[in-house]
Amino acid sequence: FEDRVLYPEFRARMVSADEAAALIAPGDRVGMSGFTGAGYPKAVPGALARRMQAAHARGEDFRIGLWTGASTAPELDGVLAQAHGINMRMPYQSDPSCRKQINAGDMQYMDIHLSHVAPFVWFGFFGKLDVAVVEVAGVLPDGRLVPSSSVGNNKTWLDQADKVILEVNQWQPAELDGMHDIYYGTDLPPHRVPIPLVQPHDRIGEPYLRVDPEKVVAVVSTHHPDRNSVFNAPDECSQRIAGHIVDFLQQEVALGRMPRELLPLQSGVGNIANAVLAGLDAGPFKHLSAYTEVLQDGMLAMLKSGTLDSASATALSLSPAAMERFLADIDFYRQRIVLRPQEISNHPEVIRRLGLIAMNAMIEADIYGNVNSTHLMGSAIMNGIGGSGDFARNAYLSIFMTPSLAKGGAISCIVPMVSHVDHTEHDVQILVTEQGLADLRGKSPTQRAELVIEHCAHPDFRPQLRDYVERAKANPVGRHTPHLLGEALSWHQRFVQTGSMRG
Ligand code: 0RQ
Repeated sequence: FEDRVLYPEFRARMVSADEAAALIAPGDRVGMSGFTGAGYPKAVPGALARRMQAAHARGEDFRIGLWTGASTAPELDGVLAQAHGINMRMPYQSDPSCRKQINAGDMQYMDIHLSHVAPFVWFGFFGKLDVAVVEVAGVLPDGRLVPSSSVGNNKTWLDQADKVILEVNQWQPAELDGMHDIYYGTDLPPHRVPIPLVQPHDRIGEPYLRVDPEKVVAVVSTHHPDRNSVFNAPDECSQRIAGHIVDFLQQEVALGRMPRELLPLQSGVGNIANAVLAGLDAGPFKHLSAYTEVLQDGMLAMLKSGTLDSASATALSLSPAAMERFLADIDFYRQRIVLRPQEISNHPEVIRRLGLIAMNAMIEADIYGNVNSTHLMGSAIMNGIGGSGDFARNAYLSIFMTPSLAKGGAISCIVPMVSHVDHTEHDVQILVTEQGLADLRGKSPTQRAELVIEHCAHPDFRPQLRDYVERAKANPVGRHTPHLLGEALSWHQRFVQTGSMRG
C-alpha cells in the first residue's frame, strides 16, 4: 500500500471498506468506476450492500442511483442488485440480477449512448453527483491518480462528485502507469473546440487522473483481480460470420474503397465479436489499427501476431487467461495500447474523422435494415445499447451481425419488423449472419428486403418472409417500405404465445 500511495495525506485517510461505505447515504447518486469486468471497485460495493440489507431488515429504505462506465461484475452490480439497493441504474448493465429486477419493474434503468454519459452529467441533465467510488492503480506524490484497467467515466466522476472514495487495488499491475491518455480539453457548449485526435494511437492528454485532494474522504486498500467473462471458442456459426466479413473487407480493398491496412476497427462485446476478431487474425491483413471501447482477448492476440499495430480503448476486458498473457508481456503491450475516457473512445467527432469499421452484434434485424440490439420480444432488456450507437451512426462502415436463428431455431433473427429499434435503417450498412452478407449501401427499402431475406435469413424462414413482403407490396397504403401493420409483429407474438416463430 505504501508503495502505491505516494501522497502522504491519502495514506492518512486509509479506512476499511465498511467505514468508507458508511459515507454513502440513502438516495445518493453514486458514480462508480468500471467498464465491463475491468477497473470496478471491489470492496466498497459489497460493504454498502451489507449496510443496505441491514437497513432493509430494520424496515428502512436504502437505495442509491448507480452510475458507471458500462457493465461491471458480480462484486458491484450483482451485490447491489441482490441487496435491492439500486433505484436508478445508468448507463449499461449485463448482470443477471440487475436484468431480472429491471424486467420485473423493480429497478429503473436509463439505457443511453455511452458517449452521452459524461457530457449529460456535465450539463446537469441528471442532477448532482454525490459520491464517486473509483478504483485506481496508485497515487503519485502530488496526489494525481494512476488509472486502473478501465477509464470509463472516472474523470467525470472525480470532477463532478462532492465526495470521493478511492480504492487502491494492488492486484492491478504497476506497469499500467503510462498506458492511459486522459484528455482535459473538453468544454461546455458554446465553448467547445475540436478534439485534436487524428490517428487512433495519438496521445492528446496526460497519463493521470486529477482529483481535488480536499474531496477525497476515504482511501481503501484492495488486492482483488478483475473479473471479465471467458469467451467461448469460436463455433462453426461464428466462424462463418467471420469468413463473410473477411471476404467482404478484401473485396472493399480490391475495389479501392479502403487501404490494404483497412481502416481502424471497432469491435463490440460478446462471443461473436470475439470470434470475428479471431477470423480477421487468421486472414490476410497486416498492420491494422483499432479504435474501440473494449479491448478483448481477440485484439490482444492480433497485437501479438502483428495483425494489429496499435489499439485504443477505454477498458482492458481480458479473460483471466488473456490477462496472464498481457501481464507476462506487459512492456510489449503498453507500447501498443492506449486507454482513454469513454467520452473520447466513443466520441462521434473522432469516430467520423477516423472512418472506423464498426462491427457489433445484435439481437435481431428486420428486412429493411433496422436493428434491435437490446430488447427481447420488444419488452425485456438484455444488456443495453452501450457504444453500438456511437459507432454505428458515425462509422465509415457499420456492420451488424448475428446467427440467423436463436433459441434452438425457434426464433428467426431476421423478422418483418424489429420489436424494438436501436439502430435505424439509416445507420446500418451491412448485415451478416452465417448464411451470408447483405450490403445495403445504395439500396431502397424493397431492394434491401430482397438482399436481407436471400442473404441473411435462415432458409427455413425465407418462404415466410417472402410471402410477407409480397402481400405487403399489394397493400395500397404505400409501396416504399411495404408493411402489413397487423402482422408486422405477429412473429414475436407467436413466439410469446407458442414458444416458436415458425408459422
Ligand atoms: O441468450 O444465452 O440465454 O441463450 O441473446 O446472444 O448469440 O450469445 O450473442 O453474446 O454476441 O450478444 C446483442 C446481446 C449479443 C450483445 C448482444 C439471445 C441468445 C442468448 C446472447 P441465451 P449470443 P452475444 C460496444 C458494443 C449491445 C451492446 C453493444 C449486446 C443471448 O452484443 O448486448 O453492441 N449488444 N455494444 O439466445 C431472443 C433473438 C435473440 C435472442 C439472441 N432474436 N431473440 N433472444 N438472443 N438473439 C461494447 C459495449 O457497449 C460495452
